Amino acid sequence: MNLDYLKEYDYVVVMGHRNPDMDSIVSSILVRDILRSFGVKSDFAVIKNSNSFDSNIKNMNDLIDEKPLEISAEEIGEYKFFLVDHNDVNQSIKKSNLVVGCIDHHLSSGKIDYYYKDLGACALVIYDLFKDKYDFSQKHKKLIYFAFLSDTNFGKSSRYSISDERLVKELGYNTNYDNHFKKYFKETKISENNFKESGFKVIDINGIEFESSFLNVVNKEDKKEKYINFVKESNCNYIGLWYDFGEECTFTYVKLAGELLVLKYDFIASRAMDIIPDVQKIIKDRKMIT
Ligand SMILES: [Mn+2]
Repeated sequence: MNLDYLKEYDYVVVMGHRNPDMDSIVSSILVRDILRSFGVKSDFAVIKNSNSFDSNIKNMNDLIDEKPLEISAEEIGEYKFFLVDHNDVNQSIKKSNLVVGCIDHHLSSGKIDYYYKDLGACALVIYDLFKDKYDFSQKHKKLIYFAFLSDTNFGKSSRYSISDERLVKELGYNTNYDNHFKKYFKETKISENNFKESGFKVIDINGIEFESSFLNVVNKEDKKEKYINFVKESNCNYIGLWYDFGEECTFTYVKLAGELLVLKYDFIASRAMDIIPDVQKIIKDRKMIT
């Protein structure tokens, strides 16, 4: 990927999705630094009041020692944006005409053109794309490694692949993640606010809009009913994921046209690569395509 065409812009803002997670923030920092390295003025940013999240990494705030620029919804039109870790403008700036570039590891929303690669974290895609052209620092590499650990749930996600493993080795890290899981994995605190905000995304599946959140828990069976009720009572279509890291399985609660469906996976299932395609199949079978 050649980013030379971006030299025509005075200033480019790099942005991840709403409720940015580790991968969105790290990917933003990487692209900002790459742009700066060839003379494009750039900052990474979040949309004001949309940066609350509950990371699955304990030391996230120690790792990321700088603050993003905050852009209010009213100011969005004043900037050009390079999007990372999402390709659906509804998950951030809403307007596709402001996008000058995008790198992502999620399947296409059909809204903008972007560079896609099927890797466990967007930060790994950026590393793989630019490793021959840009000199990533040790600090960058550590951030990339933690973005990878976060997005693949320490290699436990079904999304984790041999290509990820190869890149982790290239970065100079060990590919046994058990110690990191023990040391850095953070459970999602069970609260109404986290039911709403943890991993929150608005997802468009064949023209049908879903809200979605996920919780990472260890042996919280007694609390599961509360989350199921939250999904049931949602007043829109909903995809709620209950990741149980004790049993290493995924309970998926789908509210679709007022009905609650339960999908169970006996592994840590990827929202992007397992669950959304399965919900898409259900929608197709029911001939609900709009
Ligand atoms: Mn990601």
